[in-house]
Amino acid sequence: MSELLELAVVIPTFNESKNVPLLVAKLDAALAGRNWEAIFVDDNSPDGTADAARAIGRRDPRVRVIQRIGRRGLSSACIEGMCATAAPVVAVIDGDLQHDETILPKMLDALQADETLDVVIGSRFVDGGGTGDWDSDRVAKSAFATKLSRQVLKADLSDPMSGFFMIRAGIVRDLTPHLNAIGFKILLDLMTGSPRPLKFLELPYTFRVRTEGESKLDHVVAMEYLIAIYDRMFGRIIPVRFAMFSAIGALGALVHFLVLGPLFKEGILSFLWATIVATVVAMTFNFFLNNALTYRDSRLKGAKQLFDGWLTFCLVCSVGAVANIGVAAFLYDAKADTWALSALAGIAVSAVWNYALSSRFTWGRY
Ligand SMILES: Nc1nc2c(ncn2[C@@H]2O[C@H](COP(=O)(O)OP(=O)(O)O)[C@@H](O)[C@H]2O)c(=O)[nH]1
Ligand SMILES: [Mg+2]
Repeated sequence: MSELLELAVVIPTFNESKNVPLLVAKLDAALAGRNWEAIFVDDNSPDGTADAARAIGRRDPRVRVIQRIGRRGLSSACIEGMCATAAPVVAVIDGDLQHDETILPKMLDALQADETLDVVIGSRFVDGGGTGDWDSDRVAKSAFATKLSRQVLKADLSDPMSGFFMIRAGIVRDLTPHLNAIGFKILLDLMTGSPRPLKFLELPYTFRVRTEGESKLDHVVAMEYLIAIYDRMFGRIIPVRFAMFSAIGALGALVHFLVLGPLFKEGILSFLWATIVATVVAMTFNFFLNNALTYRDSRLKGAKQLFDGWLTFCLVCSVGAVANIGVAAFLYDAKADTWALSALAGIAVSAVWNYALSSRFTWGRY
């Protein structure tokens, strides 16, 4: 066996306590004769996954744990794990036994035999691979996600959604500052974040059926995937957060009209009061939507945080509204009839204002 540490296996986990001992036993068997360590990166799972891993680590120092408090996210967990080892090569494997650990030695051999090779990817879609028990719906969704990824990925990968791969640790450390770390697809992030095309090899495996715990792939994860793709395509021109903030702002305008219309038309309130009510409703709607989506990663929680956030958001947006009117009125030229352009300019100025200030004062980002 090599005297030096050869490989770190990074295992992102959320509520996988029952799978932890099974996976360690499988790694131990698969990697017999190799010098390896396993790093569980657990986002403080309520089911005690981190404790389960530590219990093994006390007996077997090859097993380590990073327990993250107050944070969630598969990609960022993988990145942290990959940066927390002295091993020259790192692998990422799911903690739910769905990935086939028996190909790890083959992956390591390939990287050790060819210095020019950067990454070895476990693929379900090359000859000899498979997706196990997936129904046609999940196969279709995965195919769609793969197709989308082609928009940002120049390399011809058969399984860019694979969460099972092995890569040189130095490459990850170099790329980390350029990764967007949103959501699920860390491999895609690494491949598209690299300034030079990474040389890759694909090895087949069959996706196993999950027997313990449950999948965390949900609609939010799907949305984060779309955001990550957008970010790689247009993020430099219009940052993804600003795009989301503006889209939510447009929805807020719709809410404004939906509230204002009936209140005023039915004669319930005067136009001034109907406008004030509609504005407060729209701002509240925007605040909660931005809190849940745009600023998901620094979401405000609890009555006090939410109230303070709501108040600063309303203050910022009120100033934004005044700026909107001011700019539009200033630019409006009656002779040239520039009403639409003036209105657009006003909206643009207030959108940037609202975004910049609420991001700082409401969600505390710098
Ligand atoms: N640290 C961490 N791990 C996660 C998170 N979400 C999922 N995982 C782990 O990532 C792996 C793959 O997730 P899974 O839900 O099985 O995805 P699926 O196989 O695509 O359905 C599993 O080991 C999960 O426990 C997360 O937010 N943080
Ligand atoms: Mg899984």
